[in-house]
Amino acid sequence: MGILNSFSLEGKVALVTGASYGIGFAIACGMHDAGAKIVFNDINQELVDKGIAAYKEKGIDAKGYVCDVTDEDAVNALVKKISEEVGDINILVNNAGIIKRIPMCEMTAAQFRQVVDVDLNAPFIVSKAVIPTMIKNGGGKIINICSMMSELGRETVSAYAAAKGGLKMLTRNIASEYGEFNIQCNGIGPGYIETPQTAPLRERQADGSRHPFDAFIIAKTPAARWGKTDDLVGPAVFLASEASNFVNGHVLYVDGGILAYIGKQPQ
Ligand code: NAP
Ligand code: GCO
Repeated sequence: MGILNSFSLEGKVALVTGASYGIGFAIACGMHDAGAKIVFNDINQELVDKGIAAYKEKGIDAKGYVCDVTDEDAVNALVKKISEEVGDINILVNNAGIIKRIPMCEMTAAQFRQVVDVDLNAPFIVSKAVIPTMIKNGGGKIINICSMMSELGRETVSAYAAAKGGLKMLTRNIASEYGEFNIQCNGIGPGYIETPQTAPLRERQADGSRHPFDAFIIAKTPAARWGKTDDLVGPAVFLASEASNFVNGHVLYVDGGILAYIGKQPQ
């Protein structure tokens, strides 16, 4: 196989969760360009319709379903339906996620559990639903969307950091447990990416200046900019393709260098 062909996703079915916009949408579009059939889900019909229209605008005939990824019965039914209507899932991207920015001592246990439920329990539920068929079909690819918070902490994101740190370890465990069945499970750790999730951190101040967090991120990132969703596409296609067949249990940080950098010295 030629080297470029090893990146092809021709004939593969890819399920990207929570992919009607943002990072999941960009990854799904990239996987379509590489040849995959795209299936996505989202939490309600309005988002799914919005997603289908956005894919259509790009010339992509994506199949969208309503499914809450924290609901195990609904996820099992979704995976069965996709097999019947599109084909067995070869590539799973666990992208759906939520964040709550609340100081830890003000956060309720219910709020903490809700974040862990979507960001950690759901990737377990969806992975568990696809792995048996991947084994039957001789292999598969699972990509978990991790975070800077899989490695770092910061004020107000205790639940998110706990969940994304756990997701890194779930990634390693799936690789450990199912690697012998030719399943590669890897993570992508996006840096700070321009999406609605991070919009509150980038809001302009009343005087037009940058939000302090925005300025902080630019200073913390050697690339000196926020990431774009398209920055994640190449890494995602690589991890979904045969080019990465011996890469397993790894988290690929796509962060413009944040994790490599100690930060600017004070002037
Ligand atoms: P996002 O706002 O985090 O949302 C992703 C999608 O998941 C949304 O459509 C969301 O619906 C959906 N979703 C939430 N709960 C769900 C559930 N229970 N079942 C099904 N779908 C559900 O978008 P994003 O910023 O593109 O983030 C995508 C992923 O990347 C997330 O896992 C996030 O944590 C991670 N990430 C983001 C950044 C960043 O800088 N943006 C950096 C690192 C990692 P709603 O719109 O209704 O919530
Ligand atoms: C935050 C952000 C982050 C990012 C991302 C970083 O409040 O610090 O929302 O958590 O979204 O996950 O990789």
